[in-house]
Amino acid sequence: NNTKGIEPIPDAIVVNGKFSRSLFVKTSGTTRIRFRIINAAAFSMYTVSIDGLPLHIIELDQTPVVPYTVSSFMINVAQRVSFYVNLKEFNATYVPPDVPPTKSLYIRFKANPNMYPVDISSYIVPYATPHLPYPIFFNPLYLAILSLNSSNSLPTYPVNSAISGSSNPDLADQLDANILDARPFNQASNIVPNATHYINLVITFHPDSNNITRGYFNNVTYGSDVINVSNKSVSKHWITSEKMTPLLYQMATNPSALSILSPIMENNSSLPVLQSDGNLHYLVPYQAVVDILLENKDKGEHPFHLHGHSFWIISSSDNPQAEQLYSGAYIQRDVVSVPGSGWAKIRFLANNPGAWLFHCHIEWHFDAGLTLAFLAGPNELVAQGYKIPAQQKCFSNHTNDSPR
Ligand SMILES: [Cu+2]
Repeated sequence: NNTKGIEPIPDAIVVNGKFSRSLFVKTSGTTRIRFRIINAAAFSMYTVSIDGLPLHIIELDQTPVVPYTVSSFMINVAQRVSFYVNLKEFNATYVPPDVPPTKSLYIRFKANPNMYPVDISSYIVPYATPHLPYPIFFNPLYLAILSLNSSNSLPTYPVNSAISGSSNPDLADQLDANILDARPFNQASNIVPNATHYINLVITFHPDSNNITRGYFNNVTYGSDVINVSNKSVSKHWITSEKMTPLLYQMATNPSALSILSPIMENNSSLPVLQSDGNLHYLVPYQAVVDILLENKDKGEHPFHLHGHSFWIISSSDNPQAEQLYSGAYIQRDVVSVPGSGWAKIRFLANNPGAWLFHCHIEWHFDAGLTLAFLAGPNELVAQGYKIPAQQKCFSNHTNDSPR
């Protein structure tokens, strides 16, 4: 009866196992502190800031970047961002003159309240009871405390005394979740090859024939070959999404008979276009350089993650000028945040033979089928000595082929 695809509403934000206002980060007498932020949430995207301190971003998804200074940045699900702060750069005007000197600062993780499918200001989590410290209302603002001395005291200034960054007019909030204006630190080794192949992926959500909302790439939802039995091919070598039969096993069993066309030129394409079996299994030639244009027809922002590779982010609807501005020196990440009703363009080099998922990392959307698989270099996979692990051979009863 969930025809609109309503995602579960989180009941709390937790950082390092602690609820809001209970996580204390000690400075221990140092002035420069590195923070590694991993967004391990199922659904929520955050804006991160520390009151009165500039954030010097130095790493994005394991790619070192030239220090890039902001007052706050956004981090979508599965993205990683490292930054450092220098306590000597604290802007003392952040603390109002009428409060005692503060011995601590708030570290803020602010979820965007508009991304939830209900009005969270009045939403009560269904199974919560008034039993502290467990929250009943979902509060989109999480506060950790950066302790400037050994005491665990809360900041002396009110939480809403200033909007972070407003007292640092030189610094801007980073509103592009991909942070494309940060530059790769190892510029010399970051050589971006020209694209040899292309694929356009249009992202939508709509109810299927059973009135269950699914996520779609180019009007196909992942797993539909399993869900809809009538779609199942009788072909012996057809790739199946069936969970008991790993894609890697299927590739290694019949590397040259996957029943997927090689890339072909299509109308209006200037490069050969990747082909699929109709069930979101795409064949990728070994060493292909694939440009992917992600067109998001949904109004929500979606974080797409590719297994087995980092990709270059060329540009997005948040930063369309990046393609020209940073030509040949694009930033490498392994999660791209595709803006709501927007687009992103990425490029990957298929130098890692295997079966690699590409999917929205919002868990509910992954589960709803917003997933595809790149079957990259099947013959090279076997030629490079890939052996089917013994524990996967037990799956062979689920295929028509016996393992070699
Ligand atoms: Cu999503």
